[in-house]
Order: sequence, then structure tokens, then C-alpha cells
Amino acid sequence: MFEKVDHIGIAVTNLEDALELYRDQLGLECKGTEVVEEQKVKVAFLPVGESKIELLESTDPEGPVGKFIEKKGGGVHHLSFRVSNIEEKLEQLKQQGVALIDQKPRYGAGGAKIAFLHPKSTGGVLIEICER
Ligand code: CMX
Repeated sequence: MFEKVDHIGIAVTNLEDALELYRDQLGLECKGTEVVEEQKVKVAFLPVGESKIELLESTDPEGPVGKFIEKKGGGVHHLSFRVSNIEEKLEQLKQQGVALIDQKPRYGAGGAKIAFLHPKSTGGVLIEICER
């Protein structure tokens, strides 16, 4: 079962410019930034209630966010659902025929275990599941 929406990932062309909007104009608090080498992104997390907004700036035009921005110019990139046991959830989704991008969890920002489902089997929405 999904426990909550952990975060909503938003691809941005420039993190500092995006922070001017989300932090300075919209008034959200930025809990810091982090480079996630494996995902080729620099991220900032801004909590909103029990969830967070994750701003994603690409560090490599060939990375997933770099390619997304090249095609779509930024915007909502993925939804992340929190689970308590990611391996069990991945196995269950696989049994149900959902196409997985990650067969096994990887480590993402903040040391969370993450895995992505392929948008071709989730109605065009990139879904991440994560365990913290
Ligand atoms: N949401 C919805 N669809 C997406 C997408 C996204 N975020 N990113 C790519 N796609 C779609 C493209 O529009 C394209 O669709 P069409 O075939 O209909 O044109 C298709 O997926 C293929 O796109 P592509 O640009 O050729 O990219 P790839 O196939 O090389 O990769 C994907 C697509 C989803 C497999 C890849 O982006 C991926 O593995 N993503 C997971 C990892 C990730 O996104 N990491 C960044 C976040 C890290 C973090 O949160 O820490």
C-alpha cells in the first residue's frame, strides 16, 4: 500500500531561478540542495505538509531530466509514492504486469531507496516509489 505522496518532482532549467519562485515568491522553505550523481541531477526539497516539492535541475543533457527538458522545456516530471517495503512492492507490481524501469531499488536523494515505473505502463506519468 502507498503511505502517502512522498514528493512531486518538477524539472527546472535553473535551480536558483526556480527557488526564486517556490521559496521567495510562493513562500515554501527550502531544506537544502543535493547533487545525485547517479541520476544526473541537482535537487532541492521544499516540504509542503506531509509531502514535498522536489525541484530537479539536470547536471547532464544526456541524463533523464536533461532529455525531458530538451523535449518538454520543464514541468511536472514525476510523482513519488512512499512505501514501507520497496522490494515487496516492486515484486507485487511486476506480478501485476507493470513495466519497471528499475528491477531493484537504487539510492536517491537523502539516501532514500527509489525505483521507477515506466510511463508507458502508467498512462504517461512517470511514477517513483520510495522507501525512507
Ligand atoms: N514523464 C512522462 N513521460 C516521460 C518522462 C517523464 N518524466 N520522461 C520521458 N518520458 C517519455 C518521453 O516523452 C518518451 O515518450 P514517447 O516515446 O511517447 O515520445 C518516452 O518516455 C521515451 O523518452 P526518451 O526521452 O527517449 O527517454 P528514455 O527512453 O531514454 O528514458 C525514461 C525515459 C522514463 C525511461 C527515463 O527518463 C528514466 O529512466 N527515468 C527514471 C529516472 C529519472 O527520471 N531520474 C530523475 C529523477 C531522480 C530523482 O528524483 O532523484
